[in-house]
Amino acid sequence: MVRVALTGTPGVGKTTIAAVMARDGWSVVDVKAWAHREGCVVGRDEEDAADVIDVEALAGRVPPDDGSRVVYEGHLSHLLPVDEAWVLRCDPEVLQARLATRGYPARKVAENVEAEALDVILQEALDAVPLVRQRDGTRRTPEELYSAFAEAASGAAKRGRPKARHDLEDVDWSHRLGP
Ligand code: DAT
Repeated sequence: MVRVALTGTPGVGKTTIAAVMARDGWSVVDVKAWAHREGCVVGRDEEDAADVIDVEALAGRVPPDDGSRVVYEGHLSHLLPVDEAWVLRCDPEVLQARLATRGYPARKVAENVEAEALDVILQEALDAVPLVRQRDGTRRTPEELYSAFAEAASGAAKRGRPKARHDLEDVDWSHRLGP
């Protein structure tokens, strides 16, 4: 395991965990900043207040595996050619409070909260990445959350690389969506 996509709905804690990983020696690539540097930002979605990234173009620029530990951090990172996706999850109620403090428009908060409740990023990652790990960060510190991923990953590496067996901690918030 060398190239990891650290992914999840906006607000789940990706940037925070990436900082913990950097302290543990990982090279961290902030996907959005990298897309800007590579000229792969192709527009602006004003309604969503978000840059539009050409992920396919960016995927073509992922350097070959050189054995170092690289983490691509961002909610599109699982669409890059990586070895593993680490999907961070957060209880939608907690996520709602976090996103509201970010000053996102109410519609954008609601869309992201719904996407988290419906496992949207997890499903995308399962469609795209050979090995997906999922952990719930709602009641873990950033350090605990990183350990929950890293211990599983290094345990698997010691046992020999599994082919395509995902490692998904159970989360189910579908009951939070009202009728
Ligand atoms: P993301 O990069 O996924 O958008 P973030 O790292 O910016 O998310 O975190 C969003 C907010 O949540 C930020 O105020 C820090 C807080 N946070 C992140 N991880 C946390 C954790 N494990 N426990 C409590 N709060 C956390």
